[in-house]
Amino acid sequence: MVLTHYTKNHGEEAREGEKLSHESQELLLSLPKEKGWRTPYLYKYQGFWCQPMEIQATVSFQKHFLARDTDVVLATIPKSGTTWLKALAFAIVNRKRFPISNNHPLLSYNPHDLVPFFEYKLYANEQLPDLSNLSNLPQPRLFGTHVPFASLANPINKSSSRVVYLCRNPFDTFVSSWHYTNKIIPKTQAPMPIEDAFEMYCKGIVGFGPFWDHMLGYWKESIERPHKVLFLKYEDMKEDVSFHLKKLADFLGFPFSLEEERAGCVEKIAKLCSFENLKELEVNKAGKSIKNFENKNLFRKAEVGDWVNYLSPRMAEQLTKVMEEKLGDSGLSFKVLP
Ligand code: PAP
Repeated sequence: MVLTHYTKNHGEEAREGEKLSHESQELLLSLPKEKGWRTPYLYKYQGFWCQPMEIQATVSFQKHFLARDTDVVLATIPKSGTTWLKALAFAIVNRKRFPISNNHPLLSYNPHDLVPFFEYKLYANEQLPDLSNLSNLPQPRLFGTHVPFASLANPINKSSSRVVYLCRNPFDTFVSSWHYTNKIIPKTQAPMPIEDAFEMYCKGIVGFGPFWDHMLGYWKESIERPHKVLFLKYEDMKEDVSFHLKKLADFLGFPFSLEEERAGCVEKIAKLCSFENLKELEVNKAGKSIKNFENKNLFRKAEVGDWVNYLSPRMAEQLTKVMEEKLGDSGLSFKVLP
């Protein structure tokens, strides 16, 4: 009886022709739930708030993914610079195969096409991904994910694969998430008021949140095992992209040679992957790379401190308190203004 009622609700949730398996439906019945930002509910799976399809995909990934020592996982909480990190990592590790030129794949493909997400692409459907395909990906294989470290750990820790985490200050991440949500919700749905979204965010109820647990999971791991997890901050990268590009290349095992540096290779990659360049490309103006979502919504302002245009002083104070309380003496702090 309960399951029938539940399944009916979930018919509405499983959008874009996606289906939840019976097993996933059973799992969801056992999980705490809260009203979602754009789906009826978010469910708490392994400590994190996710949409039903994301949980199904994460379970599948955890069961089936076989990591290789050379794999690289690019991890973020949504709206922290995922698209940028994917572009940079792709350009760095493939620069011998794809020198920076007018034919570079990043000029005709969105970074999400070149670096697939575990949960939105490879394990997004009930069927397993074509494993022969997965094993044929060029080395090192690059993957993207929003899954928190603890939930990633089992497959990933079985190998010497590396993880790069890009973190962004919660003020701008919140504003970016709120804008994005209102861009992609169906036209028939009323826009989400910023006050409602903000209250949920401060309670930790946001995709893959609470944001503090997501950040701290990777932060702690990066301190304990710096060879395994590289922790980067969006604001630092905006300030000095070349420095962080070199740091990323070193960590990934693809350091720039002196000749490359002299030839301006670092700056060329930075320019290729810049917001200004990617935003203007046809594929990023008109394409759809993740499910049915338009690429153009991934490129808004890319500024540090844009939150001041949206959050009232009271909201800023509230979020500051949440951060102080939750991040505590972890050592993780952010630049929130340019
Ligand atoms: P995702 O997690 O859904 O893939 P993600 O790429 O992390 O999205 O976030 C989009 C944000 O990154 C947008 O921020 P904004 O809303 O504050 O503007 C987007 O503008 C920004 N962004 C996209 N590409 C780049 C880039 N090449 N450099 C810097 N920021 C970028």
